[in-house]
Amino acid sequence: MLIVSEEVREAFAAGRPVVALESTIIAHGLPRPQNEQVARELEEAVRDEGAVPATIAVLDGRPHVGLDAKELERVANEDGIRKLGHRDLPLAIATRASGATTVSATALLAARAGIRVFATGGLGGVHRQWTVTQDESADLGLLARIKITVVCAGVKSILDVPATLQRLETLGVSVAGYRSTHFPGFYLSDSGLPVDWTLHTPAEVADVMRAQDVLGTSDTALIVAQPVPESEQLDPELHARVLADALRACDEQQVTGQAVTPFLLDHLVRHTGGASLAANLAAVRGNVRLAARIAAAWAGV
Ligand code: PSU
Ligand code: MN
Repeated sequence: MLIVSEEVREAFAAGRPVVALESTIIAHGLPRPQNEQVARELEEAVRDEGAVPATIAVLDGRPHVGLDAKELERVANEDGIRKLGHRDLPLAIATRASGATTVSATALLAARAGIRVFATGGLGGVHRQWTVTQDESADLGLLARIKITVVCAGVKSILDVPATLQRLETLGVSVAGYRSTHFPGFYLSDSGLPVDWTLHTPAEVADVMRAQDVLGTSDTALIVAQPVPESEQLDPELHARVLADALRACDEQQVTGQAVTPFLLDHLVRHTGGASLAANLAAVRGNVRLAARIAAAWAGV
C-alpha cells in the first residue's frame, strides 16, 4: 500500500538515517512559487547532514514515502491538492485523491514505513476560542499514539499555546526544549512558557528514544522543540499586532475547520511584508537539520 521511493528503500537497506518531512507546509502553508523551491531546499538540507529525506504525500490515492522531483512538483503546484489529516487517509486512498499530509497523517505514514524521526515547522494544537469552536488539531491525538520523534519550533503561535501544552501533558506526549528552557513560539523564539526538560545534543535525544523503547509502555511521540534563532524571529510586537488582525478577519469571514490554519498563516505573510514567512522558513530549516542529526545519532552512524 505504501510506495517507498528508491532512495528511501536504499537508505533503509543500508541502515542510513532517514527523516520524514510533511507536505502540507508545502501545498498549503507556503505561498507559490516559493513553496516548491523550499521543498527542494529542505530535502537538500537533510542530505547535507548525511541523512535521506522522505517527503510524504498521497498521489492518486497512493501514499508515497519519499517523492521524486516530478511528484514533489505536483504537491507544490497542482490545483485541488487536498489537505489530509490522518482521518482523511482511508478516504483519499479509496477515492484515488491527491493530497498533502499534515503532521498527523505524515507521522502515521512515516511510522508505518519504519521512520522514527520527523521534521516540521510548527505543530497544530488547540485554537484560541476553543470553548466556542472546539477546534483542536488532530495532530495532538495522533501524536499521543504514535512513537515518533517530531522536531518542531513549538506549536503555531496562532494557537492557544498554554492550552496546547496542557493537552500534550494530558495526552502523555513527551516534550523537551532543544537547548532551551522555554517552549518556542514558532515565529518567535520564546512562547513565554517554560518546558520541564531540556536536551542539548542529538545523542541525548537518541538516548530518550531508546529509553522509550526500553520502557515499552505506550506508543507516544517525543516532541523536540527547537527555537528559531532570536536574530531570525519575527518582531514580537509586529507579531502580536498582525495576529490580532488575522484572528479578527478569520472570525469576521467565518473561516472554519481545515481552512483556519492556512488562512491565518497566509494573513500573517501578507501583513508582515513576508517577515513571517522568513521566520517560518528559518525555523523549518533549523528543524530539518537537527532532525537529520538526530536520525544519524539514532541510526548509530
Ligand atoms: N507548520 C507550518 N506550516 C503548516 C503546518 C505546520 O509551518 O502549514 C500545517 C501542518 O501540516 C499541521 C497543520 O499539521 O498545519 C495543522 O492544521 P490543523 O490546524 O488544521 O490541524
Ligand atoms: Mn482545526
